[in-house]
Amino acid sequence: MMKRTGAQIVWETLMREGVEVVFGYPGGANLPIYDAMLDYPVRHVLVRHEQGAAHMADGYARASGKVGVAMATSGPGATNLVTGIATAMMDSSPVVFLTGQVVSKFIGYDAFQETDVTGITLPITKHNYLVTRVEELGDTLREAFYIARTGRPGPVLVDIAKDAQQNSTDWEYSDRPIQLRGYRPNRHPLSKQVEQALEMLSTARKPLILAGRGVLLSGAMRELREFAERAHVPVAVTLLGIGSFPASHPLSLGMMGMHGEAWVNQAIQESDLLLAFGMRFDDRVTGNLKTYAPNARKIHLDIDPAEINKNVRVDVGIVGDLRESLQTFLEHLPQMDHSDWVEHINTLKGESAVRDIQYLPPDGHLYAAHVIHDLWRYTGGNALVVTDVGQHQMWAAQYYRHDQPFQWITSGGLGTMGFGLPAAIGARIARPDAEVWAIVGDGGFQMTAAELSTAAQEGVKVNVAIINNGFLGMVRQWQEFFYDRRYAATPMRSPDFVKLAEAHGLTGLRVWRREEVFDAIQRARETDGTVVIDFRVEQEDSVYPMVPAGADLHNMIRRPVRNPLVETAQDEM
Ligand SMILES: Cc1ncc(C[n+]2csc(CCOP(=O)(O)OP(=O)(O)O)c2C)c(N)n1
Repeated sequence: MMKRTGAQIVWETLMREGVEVVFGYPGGANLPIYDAMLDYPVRHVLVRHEQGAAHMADGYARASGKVGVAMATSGPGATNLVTGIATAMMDSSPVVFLTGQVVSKFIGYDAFQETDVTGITLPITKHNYLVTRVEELGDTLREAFYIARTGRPGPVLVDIAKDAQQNSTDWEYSDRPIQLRGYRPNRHPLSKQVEQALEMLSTARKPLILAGRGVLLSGAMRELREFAERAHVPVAVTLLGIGSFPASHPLSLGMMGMHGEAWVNQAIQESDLLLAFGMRFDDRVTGNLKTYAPNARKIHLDIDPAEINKNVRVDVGIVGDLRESLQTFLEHLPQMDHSDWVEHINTLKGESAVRDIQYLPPDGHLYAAHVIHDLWRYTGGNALVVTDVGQHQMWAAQYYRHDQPFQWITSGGLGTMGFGLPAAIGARIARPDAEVWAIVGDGGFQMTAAELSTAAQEGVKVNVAIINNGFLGMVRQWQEFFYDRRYAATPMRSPDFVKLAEAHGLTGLRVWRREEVFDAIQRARETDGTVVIDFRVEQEDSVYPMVPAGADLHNMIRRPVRNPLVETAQDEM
């Protein structure tokens, strides 16, 4: 046994957990941890706001598959993390948050920079801890990492009193397996339920797979593909499930839900069997629950038992690791044929192209769809795309077609504006060889644009595509559709984004016309360091189709057919 301070125990444990980088911001209550950091081989990224640290750690976790780590001091430092913690929670992202807390004897006395951070974050963490005694610190940290990464992943917060960081104790890292009462993740599927599900599938004529982020988190992409091919069942993905099934696969339908493809939502409503894999029937996906997939029996596979029957009543619920569950299925799954159904869905696609801005004759305007489609083509579909939240996010989901997993990072569950830039920085740090594009709106970008300074200081290269429409676009769209075009508080004036980039010592470019898009993308790819491109797009374009909130899934607002179809050929990559 060696005498160690709490601060040393923090770093020793992080090293043993394989942590290479932490994102954070110092202050009085975590200063012992910062001081001890200098003795350990860890990269620290100094952010400009703690929200940035939370999103970077989250982006890092999503891009690497490892646990991300973010640190902040007590009080305002810790509360600045809150949005990022909630974001990680809603999207099941494994992040360990370490916050400093005031000296334990002051807790509860409104000490300087004291807030009850475990109280505040209780509903937005998978689990959280307050550590006041150095003797508890080592085991608590090990548990935090274990809980964050096992079962359904999620954020865990450890609030550490300053004296617990300063005091010493005899300590050694322990390899003992962690046993927690009441926490038993990785449950194996029950064979009886798998049998029942297979029975249902054998009689279904219109089956559909709905693939969510659980496919990616459990690494079940290969199993999903084999399942879909052998059972000959088309696959629709959720916003967070993008990349779980190759977009160019003949059985791939595309995205479902509020801004999903019209034919996908139509197919869901007509289906007689839904196989929901690692998705949670979010309201953005189902629309009106009373009329959701009325003819379909439902089979739900999820690691989290709390998800079964939460939003949608299902006929069979299978709790377990999705990959293991699908493997069990595959042992018994015969080759099937649903050609009639697949062909029927293809006919539903029918007139969609005439409504796609992509195929309309040029009208001299630059549309977001153009920018994103071109980005997809010029990057060969291989970029790691991180988005912010708004219209651009939905256009990115629709027009950047991902064939590979783990190339798509977005705030789905919470819809957090300000997520894009910091998450992209975290993703690039996790995957320094990846070509990272942050697609952001002019509004959300400004929420965390200070992190450009972090990118510059750290020498992190991300390409930032601002889809600049001069509005808080998605809200403007709701005002257009549902509030009689009364644009309250949505027109937004922005600073000169090119100069803003330059003020940070970075490169800024501006694009007004479609002919300039390729050059700008090319220049960004060839330029060292972060590049910001200000794409000035059509101001009042809307995302179609749209299922109004709470409406029936088949009642979509479609893009009006404005122009005759001039060109239907798909662009070659
Ligand atoms: C932190 C936060 N505040 C408010 C919202 C509500 N909201 C959703 S989309 C949106 C507009 C986003 O505008 P912009 O970033 O310019 O992107 P665009 O929709 O124009 O692509 C707003 C305000 C949100 N999602 N997150």
